[in-house]
Amino acid sequence: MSRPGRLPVESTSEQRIVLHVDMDCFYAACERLREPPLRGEPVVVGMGYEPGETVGAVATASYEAREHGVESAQSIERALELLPRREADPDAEPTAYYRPVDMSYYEDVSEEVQSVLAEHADVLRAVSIDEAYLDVTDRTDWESVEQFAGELKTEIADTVGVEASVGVAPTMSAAKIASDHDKPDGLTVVEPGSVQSFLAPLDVEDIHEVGPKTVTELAEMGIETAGELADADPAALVDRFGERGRAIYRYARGEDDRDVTPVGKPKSLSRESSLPAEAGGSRTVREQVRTLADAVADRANRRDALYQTIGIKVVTPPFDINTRERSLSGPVDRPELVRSVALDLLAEFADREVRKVGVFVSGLSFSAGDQASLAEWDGDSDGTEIETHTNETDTTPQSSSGSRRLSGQTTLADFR
Ligand code: DCP
Ligand code: MG
Repeated sequence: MSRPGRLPVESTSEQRIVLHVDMDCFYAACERLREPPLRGEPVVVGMGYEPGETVGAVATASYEAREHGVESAQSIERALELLPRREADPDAEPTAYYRPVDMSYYEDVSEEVQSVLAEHADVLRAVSIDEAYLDVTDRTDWESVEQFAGELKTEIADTVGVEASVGVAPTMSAAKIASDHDKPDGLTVVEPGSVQSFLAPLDVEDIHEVGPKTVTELAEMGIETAGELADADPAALVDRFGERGRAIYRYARGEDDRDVTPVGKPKSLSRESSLPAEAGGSRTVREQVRTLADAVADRANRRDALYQTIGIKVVTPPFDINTRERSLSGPVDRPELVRSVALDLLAEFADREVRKVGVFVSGLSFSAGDQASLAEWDGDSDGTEIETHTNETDTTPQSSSGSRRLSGQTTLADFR
Protein backbone atom coordinates (compact mmCIF):
# COMPACT_ATOMS: atom_id res chain seq x y z
CA MET A 1 0.00 0.00 0.00
CA SER A 2 1.36 3.40 -0.87
CA ARG A 3 1.74 5.85 1.94
CA PRO A 4 -1.05 8.42 1.94
CA GLY A 5 1.64 11.08 2.06
CA ARG A 6 2.44 10.35 -1.56
CA LEU A 7 -1.10 10.72 -2.79
CA PRO A 8 -1.60 13.84 -4.88
CA VAL A 9 -3.27 16.35 -2.66
CA GLU A 10 -6.93 17.08 -3.41
CA SER A 11 -6.64 14.85 -6.44
CA THR A 12 -10.16 13.53 -6.29
CA SER A 13 -12.22 16.61 -5.84
CA GLU A 14 -11.06 19.42 -8.06
CA GLN A 15 -13.82 18.95 -10.55
CA ARG A 16 -16.69 19.79 -8.21
CA ILE A 17 -17.93 23.14 -7.02
CA VAL A 18 -19.74 22.80 -3.72
CA LEU A 19 -21.60 25.58 -1.94
CA HIS A 20 -22.50 25.41 1.73
CA VAL A 21 -25.21 27.84 2.73
CA ASP A 22 -25.86 28.58 6.40
CA MET A 23 -28.31 31.24 7.49
CA ASP A 24 -27.08 33.84 9.97
CA CYS A 25 -28.59 33.64 13.49
CA PHE A 26 -31.50 31.96 11.79
CA TYR A 27 -34.27 31.92 14.41
CA ALA A 28 -33.45 35.51 15.38
CA ALA A 29 -33.46 36.52 11.71
CA CYS A 30 -36.94 34.97 11.35
CA GLU A 31 -38.17 36.91 14.37
CA ARG A 32 -36.86 40.10 12.80
CA LEU A 33 -38.61 39.31 9.57
CA ARG A 34 -42.03 39.50 11.16
CA GLU A 35 -41.07 42.15 13.69
CA PRO A 36 -38.89 44.71 11.89
CA PRO A 37 -38.23 46.89 14.98
CA LEU A 38 -35.97 44.04 16.14
CA ARG A 39 -33.56 44.67 13.27
CA GLY A 40 -30.15 45.82 14.40
CA GLU A 41 -31.07 45.12 18.04
CA PRO A 42 -29.91 42.36 20.38
CA VAL A 43 -32.42 39.49 20.03
CA VAL A 44 -32.42 36.27 22.05
CA VAL A 45 -34.59 33.32 21.01
CA GLY A 46 -35.28 30.87 23.81
CA MET A 47 -36.13 27.19 23.60
CA GLY A 48 -38.61 26.31 26.35
CA TYR A 49 -38.80 30.01 27.09
CA GLU A 50 -42.08 31.71 27.98
CA PRO A 51 -42.49 35.47 27.70
CA GLY A 52 -41.70 37.13 31.00
CA GLU A 53 -40.23 33.94 32.49
CA THR A 54 -36.64 32.94 33.16
CA VAL A 55 -36.96 29.30 32.07
CA GLY A 56 -35.40 27.78 28.98
CA ALA A 57 -32.16 27.88 27.04
CA VAL A 58 -30.85 30.15 24.31
CA ALA A 59 -31.54 28.61 20.89
CA THR A 60 -29.78 31.46 19.17
CA ALA A 61 -28.88 35.09 19.67
CA SER A 62 -28.45 37.88 17.14
CA TYR A 63 -24.88 39.00 16.56
CA GLU A 64 -25.59 42.17 18.57
CA ALA A 65 -26.50 39.97 21.55
CA ARG A 66 -23.49 37.71 21.01
CA GLU A 67 -21.25 40.74 21.52
CA HIS A 68 -22.41 40.70 25.14
CA GLY A 69 -21.56 37.05 25.63
CA VAL A 70 -24.97 35.53 24.95
CA GLU A 71 -24.68 32.25 23.05
CA SER A 72 -26.57 29.11 22.02
CA ALA A 73 -27.28 26.57 24.76
CA GLN A 74 -26.76 29.10 27.55
CA SER A 75 -29.56 29.29 30.13
CA ILE A 76 -32.03 32.12 29.68
CA GLU A 77 -31.26 33.02 33.28
CA ARG A 78 -27.62 33.64 32.39
CA ALA A 79 -28.55 35.52 29.22
CA LEU A 80 -30.82 37.78 31.27
CA GLU A 81 -27.88 38.60 33.54
CA LEU A 82 -25.83 39.63 30.52
CA LEU A 83 -28.69 41.38 28.75
CA PRO A 84 -31.84 42.31 30.69
CA ARG A 85 -35.20 42.25 28.97
CA ARG A 86 -35.84 45.39 26.95
CA GLU A 87 -39.47 45.62 27.98
CA ALA A 88 -38.72 45.21 31.68
CA ASP A 89 -36.28 48.06 31.86
CA PRO A 90 -36.45 50.46 28.91
CA ASP A 91 -33.77 52.71 30.42
CA ALA A 92 -31.21 50.02 31.09
CA GLU A 93 -28.40 49.59 28.60
CA PRO A 94 -27.70 47.22 27.04
CA THR A 95 -30.88 45.16 26.81
CA ALA A 96 -32.28 42.53 24.47
CA TYR A 97 -35.58 41.41 23.05
CA TYR A 98 -36.46 37.87 24.15
CA ARG A 99 -38.72 35.70 22.03
CA PRO A 100 -39.83 32.05 22.35
CA VAL A 101 -38.99 29.52 19.62
CA ASP A 102 -41.72 29.24 16.97
CA MET A 103 -40.65 26.29 14.82
CA SER A 104 -43.64 26.38 12.60
CA TYR A 105 -42.84 29.90 11.44
CA TYR A 106 -39.13 29.17 11.03
CA GLU A 107 -39.98 26.15 8.88
CA ASP A 108 -42.06 28.33 6.61
CA VAL A 109 -39.16 30.75 6.20
CA SER A 110 -36.78 27.83 5.70
CA GLU A 111 -38.99 26.54 2.95
CA GLU A 112 -38.86 29.87 1.16
CA VAL A 113 -35.08 29.84 1.36
CA GLN A 114 -35.09 26.30 0.02
CA SER A 115 -37.13 27.35 -2.99
CA VAL A 116 -34.51 29.95 -3.86
CA LEU A 117 -31.71 27.43 -3.41
CA ALA A 118 -33.51 24.85 -5.54
CA GLU A 119 -33.45 27.32 -8.42
CA HIS A 120 -29.68 27.60 -8.16
CA ALA A 121 -28.59 23.97 -8.08
CA ASP A 122 -29.36 20.68 -9.74
CA VAL A 123 -28.26 18.80 -6.67
CA LEU A 124 -28.84 20.03 -3.18
CA ARG A 125 -29.00 18.55 0.25
CA ALA A 126 -30.56 20.17 3.27
CA VAL A 127 -28.84 19.17 6.47
CA SER A 128 -30.82 21.24 8.92
CA ILE A 129 -33.45 23.92 9.02
CA ASP A 130 -30.91 26.59 8.08
CA GLU A 131 -28.15 24.76 6.27
CA ALA A 132 -27.67 23.10 2.88
CA TYR A 133 -25.08 21.90 0.41
CA LEU A 134 -25.42 22.68 -3.28
CA ASP A 135 -23.43 21.08 -6.07
CA VAL A 136 -23.25 23.82 -8.69
CA THR A 137 -20.56 22.32 -10.91
CA ASP A 138 -22.86 22.41 -13.93
CA ARG A 139 -24.13 25.93 -13.21
CA THR A 140 -20.94 27.94 -12.97
CA ASP A 141 -17.14 27.72 -12.99
CA TRP A 142 -14.34 28.77 -10.66
CA GLU A 143 -13.95 32.16 -12.38
CA SER A 144 -17.59 33.11 -11.88
CA VAL A 145 -18.56 31.23 -8.74
CA GLU A 146 -17.99 34.18 -6.44
CA GLN A 147 -20.48 36.23 -8.42
CA PHE A 148 -22.84 33.25 -8.60
CA ALA A 149 -22.75 32.84 -4.81
CA GLY A 150 -23.11 36.59 -4.28
CA GLU A 151 -26.22 36.64 -6.44
CA LEU A 152 -27.63 33.71 -4.51
CA LYS A 153 -27.12 35.59 -1.24
CA THR A 154 -28.75 38.69 -2.69
CA GLU A 155 -31.72 36.75 -3.96
CA ILE A 156 -32.28 35.11 -0.57
CA ALA A 157 -32.08 38.53 1.08
CA ASP A 158 -34.41 40.16 -1.45
CA THR A 159 -37.04 37.49 -1.78
CA VAL A 160 -37.08 36.02 1.73
CA GLY A 161 -35.58 38.78 3.83
CA VAL A 162 -32.97 36.81 5.77
CA GLU A 163 -29.21 36.74 5.44
CA ALA A 164 -27.03 33.76 4.52
CA SER A 165 -23.33 33.06 4.73
CA VAL A 166 -21.93 30.99 1.90
CA GLY A 167 -18.80 28.90 1.59
CA VAL A 168 -17.52 27.66 -1.76
CA ALA A 169 -14.97 24.88 -2.10
CA PRO A 170 -14.23 21.74 -4.08
CA THR A 171 -15.32 19.57 -1.14
CA MET A 172 -18.26 19.46 1.25
CA SER A 173 -16.14 19.69 4.39
CA ALA A 174 -14.14 22.69 3.18
CA ALA A 175 -17.31 24.43 1.95
CA LYS A 176 -18.85 24.04 5.40
CA ILE A 177 -15.83 25.51 7.13
CA ALA A 178 -15.74 28.31 4.54
CA SER A 179 -19.36 29.32 5.20
CA ASP A 180 -18.48 29.78 8.86
CA HIS A 181 -15.27 31.64 8.11
CA ASP A 182 -16.64 35.15 7.71
CA LYS A 183 -20.04 35.15 9.41
CA PRO A 184 -22.37 37.00 9.35
CA ASP A 185 -23.10 37.91 5.72
CA GLY A 186 -19.99 35.99 4.68
CA LEU A 187 -18.85 34.73 1.32
CA THR A 188 -15.63 32.73 1.27
CA VAL A 189 -14.30 30.96 -1.80
CA VAL A 190 -11.64 28.29 -1.36
CA GLU A 191 -10.30 27.36 -4.76
CA PRO A 192 -9.01 23.94 -5.74
CA GLY A 193 -5.39 23.65 -4.73
CA SER A 194 -5.74 26.02 -1.78
CA VAL A 195 -7.93 23.88 0.46
CA GLN A 196 -5.08 22.51 2.53
CA SER A 197 -3.52 25.90 3.12
CA PHE A 198 -6.95 27.31 4.01
CA LEU A 199 -7.44 24.58 6.61
CA ALA A 200 -3.90 24.54 8.01
CA PRO A 201 -4.20 27.33 10.63
CA LEU A 202 -7.56 26.09 11.96
CA ASP A 203 -7.99 24.16 15.18
CA VAL A 204 -8.43 20.42 14.67
CA GLU A 205 -11.94 20.69 16.11
CA ASP A 206 -13.00 22.39 12.88
CA ILE A 207 -12.14 19.29 10.86
CA HIS A 208 -14.97 16.95 9.91
CA GLU A 209 -15.39 13.96 12.26
CA VAL A 210 -13.12 15.44 14.93
CA GLY A 211 -15.15 15.60 18.14
CA PRO A 212 -14.14 16.85 21.59
CA LYS A 213 -12.68 13.50 22.66
CA THR A 214 -10.52 13.30 19.56
CA VAL A 215 -9.39 16.89 20.12
CA THR A 216 -8.05 15.86 23.54
CA GLU A 217 -6.38 12.74 22.20
CA LEU A 218 -4.80 14.63 19.31
CA ALA A 219 -3.52 17.26 21.76
CA GLU A 220 -1.82 14.42 23.67
CA MET A 221 -0.07 13.57 20.40
CA GLY A 222 1.01 17.21 20.04
CA ILE A 223 -1.49 17.91 17.25
CA GLU A 224 -3.60 21.02 17.67
CA THR A 225 -4.07 22.53 14.22
CA ALA A 226 -5.35 21.10 10.95
CA GLY A 227 -1.91 21.74 9.48
CA GLU A 228 -0.28 19.62 12.17
CA LEU A 229 -2.84 16.90 11.53
CA ALA A 230 -2.14 17.03 7.80
CA ASP A 231 1.60 16.65 8.50
CA ALA A 232 1.18 13.86 11.05
CA ASP A 233 2.22 10.28 10.40
CA PRO A 234 -0.95 8.61 9.10
CA ALA A 235 0.16 5.23 10.49
CA ALA A 236 0.25 6.70 14.01
CA LEU A 237 -3.23 8.13 13.50
CA VAL A 238 -4.54 4.76 12.33
CA ASP A 239 -2.92 3.11 15.36
CA ARG A 240 -4.69 5.49 17.66
CA PHE A 241 -8.09 5.97 15.98
CA GLY A 242 -8.44 3.09 13.52
CA GLU A 243 -9.78 3.88 10.07
CA ARG A 244 -11.18 7.18 11.33
CA GLY A 245 -7.57 8.23 11.88
CA ARG A 246 -7.03 7.97 8.15
CA ALA A 247 -10.28 9.81 7.44
CA ILE A 248 -9.44 12.83 9.60
CA TYR A 249 -5.93 12.90 8.19
CA ARG A 250 -7.41 13.08 4.70
CA TYR A 251 -9.96 15.73 5.67
CA ALA A 252 -7.17 17.84 7.16
CA ARG A 253 -5.36 17.58 3.82
CA GLY A 254 -8.41 18.81 1.99
CA GLU A 255 -9.31 15.40 0.60
CA ASP A 256 -12.99 14.57 0.78
CA ASP A 257 -14.64 12.38 -1.83
CA ARG A 258 -18.17 12.72 -0.56
CA ASP A 259 -20.68 13.78 -3.17
CA VAL A 260 -23.56 16.08 -2.42
CA THR A 261 -26.34 13.55 -2.45
CA PRO A 262 -29.98 14.39 -2.11
CA VAL A 263 -32.04 12.65 0.54
CA GLY A 264 -35.19 10.74 -0.22
CA LYS A 265 -38.62 12.09 -0.75
CA PRO A 266 -40.80 12.62 2.31
CA LYS A 267 -43.25 9.94 3.38
CA SER A 268 -45.64 12.45 4.82
CA LEU A 269 -46.16 16.15 5.27
CA SER A 270 -47.46 17.53 8.52
CA ARG A 271 -48.10 20.69 10.43
CA GLU A 272 -48.97 21.00 14.07
CA SER A 273 -49.33 23.67 16.68
CA SER A 274 -49.79 23.97 20.39
CA LEU A 275 -52.84 25.55 21.90
CA PRO A 276 -52.44 27.81 24.89
CA ALA A 277 -54.03 26.28 27.99
CA GLU A 278 -56.53 29.11 28.19
CA ALA A 279 -57.53 28.81 24.53
CA GLY A 280 -59.90 25.91 25.21
CA GLY A 281 -63.13 25.69 23.32
CA SER A 282 -63.71 23.34 20.46
CA ARG A 283 -64.21 26.30 18.11
CA THR A 284 -60.63 27.43 18.56
CA VAL A 285 -59.41 23.90 17.96
CA ARG A 286 -61.48 23.60 14.80
CA GLU A 287 -60.14 26.91 13.53
CA GLN A 288 -56.63 25.75 14.22
CA VAL A 289 -57.20 22.48 12.36
CA ARG A 290 -58.65 24.38 9.42
CA THR A 291 -55.54 26.58 9.25
CA LEU A 292 -53.19 23.61 9.58
CA ALA A 293 -55.11 21.63 6.95
CA ASP A 294 -54.79 24.50 4.49
CA ALA A 295 -51.09 24.84 5.24
CA VAL A 296 -50.43 21.13 4.72
CA ALA A 297 -52.46 21.03 1.51
CA ASP A 298 -50.61 24.08 0.25
CA ARG A 299 -47.27 22.52 1.06
CA ALA A 300 -48.20 19.31 -0.75
CA ASN A 301 -49.41 21.30 -3.72
CA ARG A 302 -46.21 23.29 -3.95
CA ARG A 303 -44.27 20.06 -4.14
CA ASP A 304 -46.60 18.44 -6.63
CA ALA A 305 -47.29 15.76 -4.03
CA LEU A 306 -50.49 13.74 -4.17
CA TYR A 307 -51.74 12.11 -0.98
CA GLN A 308 -53.85 9.09 -0.31
CA THR A 309 -54.29 9.45 3.43
CA ILE A 310 -55.39 12.42 5.51
CA GLY A 311 -55.05 12.44 9.25
CA ILE A 312 -54.92 14.39 12.45
CA LYS A 313 -52.99 14.16 15.66
CA VAL A 314 -54.57 15.37 18.85
CA VAL A 315 -52.64 15.68 22.08
CA THR A 316 -54.83 15.55 25.17
CA PRO A 317 -53.73 15.99 28.81
CA PRO A 318 -51.42 14.92 30.22
CA PHE A 319 -49.55 13.97 27.02
CA ASP A 320 -51.71 11.43 25.26
CA ILE A 321 -51.18 11.33 21.55
CA ASN A 322 -54.17 10.31 19.49
CA THR A 323 -53.89 9.89 15.75
CA ARG A 324 -56.84 9.39 13.45
CA GLU A 325 -56.60 8.96 9.74
CA ARG A 326 -58.68 8.17 6.72
CA SER A 327 -57.52 6.62 3.47
CA LEU A 328 -58.92 7.69 0.14
CA SER A 329 -59.47 5.46 -2.84
CA GLY A 330 -56.61 7.04 -4.78
CA PRO A 331 -53.96 9.77 -4.58
CA VAL A 332 -55.38 13.30 -4.77
CA ASP A 333 -54.49 16.97 -4.52
CA ARG A 334 -57.69 18.29 -2.95
CA PRO A 335 -57.20 20.99 -0.29
CA GLU A 336 -60.91 21.13 0.57
CA LEU A 337 -60.83 17.40 1.27
CA VAL A 338 -57.88 17.77 3.64
CA ARG A 339 -59.93 20.34 5.52
CA SER A 340 -63.19 18.40 5.65
CA VAL A 341 -61.62 15.05 6.53
CA ALA A 342 -59.46 16.64 9.24
CA LEU A 343 -62.47 18.41 10.76
CA ASP A 344 -64.53 15.26 10.54
CA LEU A 345 -61.86 13.25 12.36
CA LEU A 346 -61.65 16.00 14.96
CA ALA A 347 -65.33 15.71 15.83
CA GLU A 348 -64.57 12.82 18.16
CA PHE A 349 -62.57 15.19 20.37
CA ALA A 350 -65.20 17.93 20.53
CA ASP A 351 -65.65 17.66 24.30
CA ARG A 352 -62.03 17.03 25.19
CA GLU A 353 -59.34 19.42 26.30
CA VAL A 354 -56.72 19.67 23.57
CA ARG A 355 -53.10 20.65 24.09
CA LYS A 356 -51.88 20.35 20.57
CA VAL A 357 -53.26 19.49 17.16
CA GLY A 358 -51.64 18.42 13.94
CA VAL A 359 -52.77 17.64 10.44
CA PHE A 360 -50.91 15.34 8.08
CA VAL A 361 -51.16 13.86 4.64
CA SER A 362 -49.35 10.65 3.80
CA GLY A 363 -49.16 7.93 1.21
CA LEU A 364 -47.48 10.53 -0.96
CA SER A 365 -46.77 10.23 -4.63
CA PHE A 366 -45.07 12.86 -6.71
CA SER A 367 -46.77 13.74 -9.91
CA ALA A 368 -44.15 15.87 -11.61
CA GLY A 369 -40.96 14.45 -12.99
CA ASP A 370 -38.76 17.26 -11.76
CA GLN A 371 -39.48 17.11 -8.07
CA ALA A 372 -36.20 15.55 -7.08
CA SER A 373 -34.55 18.78 -6.11
CA LEU A 374 -37.46 20.02 -4.01
CA ALA A 375 -38.03 16.70 -2.37
CA GLU A 376 -34.44 16.71 -1.30
CA TRP A 377 -35.35 19.31 1.24
CA ASP A 378 -36.77 16.98 3.77
CA GLY A 379 -33.93 16.83 6.16
CA ASP A 380 -30.95 14.64 6.66
CA SER A 381 -30.44 11.25 8.17
CA ASP A 382 -28.46 12.86 10.96
CA GLY A 383 -30.07 16.25 10.89
CA THR A 384 -33.27 18.07 11.46
CA GLU A 385 -36.45 16.98 9.78
CA ILE A 386 -37.68 19.99 7.98
CA GLU A 387 -41.17 18.82 7.20
CA THR A 388 -42.14 17.87 10.67
CA HIS A 389 -42.04 19.36 14.08
CA THR A 390 -40.03 18.02 16.92
CA ASN A 391 -41.44 18.11 20.35
CA GLU A 392 -40.12 16.28 23.33
CA THR A 393 -43.61 15.37 24.51
CA ASP A 394 -44.87 13.70 21.40
CA THR A 395 -42.36 11.08 20.51
CA THR A 396 -43.72 8.15 22.46
CA PRO A 397 -45.77 5.93 20.21
CA GLN A 398 -46.95 3.79 23.15
CA SER A 399 -48.96 6.66 24.53
CA SER A 400 -51.06 6.74 21.39
CA SER A 401 -54.52 5.59 22.26
CA GLY A 402 -56.40 3.36 19.82
CA SER A 403 -55.11 5.28 16.93
CA ARG A 404 -55.92 3.52 13.68
CA ARG A 405 -58.91 3.99 11.50
CA LEU A 406 -59.47 2.48 8.10
CA SER A 407 -55.93 2.04 6.87
CA GLY A 408 -52.75 1.85 8.86
CA GLN A 409 -50.06 3.39 6.75
CA THR A 410 -49.39 6.50 8.76
CA THR A 411 -47.10 6.34 11.73
CA LEU A 412 -46.29 8.62 14.57
CA ALA A 413 -42.80 8.74 13.19
CA ASP A 414 -44.15 11.12 10.61
CA PHE A 415 -44.49 13.67 13.35
CA ARG A 416 -40.98 13.45 14.64
N1 DCP B 1 -30.18 25.97 17.39
C1 DCP B 1 -30.69 25.56 18.61
N2 DCP B 1 -29.85 25.15 19.61
C2 DCP B 1 -28.50 25.14 19.41
C3 DCP B 1 -27.97 25.57 18.19
C4 DCP B 1 -28.84 25.98 17.20
O1 DCP B 1 -31.91 25.55 18.78
N3 DCP B 1 -27.69 24.76 20.41
C5 DCP B 1 -31.10 26.46 16.36
C6 DCP B 1 -31.20 27.96 16.41
C7 DCP B 1 -30.41 28.44 15.24
C8 DCP B 1 -30.57 27.30 14.26
O2 DCP B 1 -30.67 26.12 15.05
O3 DCP B 1 -30.91 29.68 14.74
C9 DCP B 1 -29.43 27.18 13.28
O4 DCP B 1 -28.22 26.83 13.96
P1 DCP B 1 -26.85 27.50 13.62
O5 DCP B 1 -25.82 26.72 14.33
O6 DCP B 1 -26.70 27.69 12.16
O7 DCP B 1 -26.92 28.92 14.36
P2 DCP B 1 -27.48 30.29 13.85
O8 DCP B 1 -28.04 30.21 12.47
O9 DCP B 1 -28.42 30.82 14.87
O10 DCP B 1 -26.22 31.22 13.88
P3 DCP B 1 -25.02 31.31 12.83
O11 DCP B 1 -25.09 32.69 12.27
O12 DCP B 1 -23.79 31.09 13.63
O13 DCP B 1 -25.22 30.24 11.79
MG1 MG C 1 -26.96 29.32 10.91
